Amino acid sequence: MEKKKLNVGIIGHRFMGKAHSNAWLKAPLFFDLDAHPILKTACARSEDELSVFAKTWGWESTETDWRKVVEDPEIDIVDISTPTHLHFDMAVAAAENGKHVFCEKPLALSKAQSEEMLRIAESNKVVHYVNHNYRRTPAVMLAKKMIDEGQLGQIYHWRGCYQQDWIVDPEFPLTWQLQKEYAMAGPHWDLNSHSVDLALFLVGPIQEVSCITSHFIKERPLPGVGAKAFTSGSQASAEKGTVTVEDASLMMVRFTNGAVGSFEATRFATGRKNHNTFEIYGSKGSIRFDLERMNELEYFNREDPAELQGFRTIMVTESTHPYLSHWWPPGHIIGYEHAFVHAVADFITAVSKGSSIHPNFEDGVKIMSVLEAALQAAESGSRTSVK
Ligand code: SOE
Repeated sequence: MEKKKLNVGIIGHRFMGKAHSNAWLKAPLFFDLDAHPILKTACARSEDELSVFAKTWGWESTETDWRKVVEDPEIDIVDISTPTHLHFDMAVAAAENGKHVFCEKPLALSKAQSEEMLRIAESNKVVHYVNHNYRRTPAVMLAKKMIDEGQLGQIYHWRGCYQQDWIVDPEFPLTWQLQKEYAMAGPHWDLNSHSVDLALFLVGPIQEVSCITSHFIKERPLPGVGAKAFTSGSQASAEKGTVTVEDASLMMVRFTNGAVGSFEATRFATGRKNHNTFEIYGSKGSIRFDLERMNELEYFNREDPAELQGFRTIMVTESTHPYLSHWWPPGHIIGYEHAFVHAVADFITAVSKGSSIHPNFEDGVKIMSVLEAALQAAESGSRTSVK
């Protein structure tokens, strides 16, 4: 029997547009899905870049006005792969038009925006998802299984550290990620949103935060054409502009279950490219994950015989490991793009079954709440100077 087709409209054609297009194409090839995604319409402002993007990835048509995509009766799913400040308007309009929404992270610029997005998505009964993709790396899913099965015992510590270095060069231009009106904050929003999602997923709710932030470089050249994240040597103009977000954030939290946590988020960790790591320490054992070694999970089991105790490295590539049965034999590792394929596969399943998927906009509200509280703490928190 022919599978139901789900027509996808994507808004955004750069890094995330590319990663998402790959996932919409690959998911039905590697997962036996109840419905088949069709790459229907690609939307971006620049006609030239858009036509190259659509032809490369096989999007059937193109549109430069995103409202036409969300109002198109042919479209079933809207994929929002745009900068953060556009998420609210696009997700609300898509949900109001009955479209299922696959939205990039961070969900929004504020808790209030994310609450309104959740309210409208729920009232229009659409599937809503925010792409904190790292949850769907198999090693993170294995960590979740181990914790849920009590293999770490009571959790005492979360230690998250998300470090990049693509703006250490003072000549890197003032792209949208460095401007509050488009990004809300710097790595505290862009990177800590990932780490907070993982902490909420693996450890549980957060009840209290404190935070300090730092601004290392206050002025940067205005961006020239084509300036974008990670692209060193991006064209920059002679004129300068003010950086209006933090360059680094150090946050501490108390979880409702009594555990405590620390979060580092920075784009000035020279030498670290996408160093998204976390450690979780419990009464029966501990784990450590490093995205740059994403097929591995380090594990210490306090119940091993004393003479055999030590952190061991689990190769998370067995067919019994989460998602791996869809890919290659043991040891034939997978990469960054696979978590996007897992997210698309699970999203299509949720749409087909009329079920929900996590992290969704409700999870997004929780993440925004923690990040926003931390920024308030950073702005008003009392700190005692060391005499
Ligand atoms: C830039 O910091 C960025 O592209 C983030 O926006 C992504 O969420 C992260 O996965 C990689 O780095």
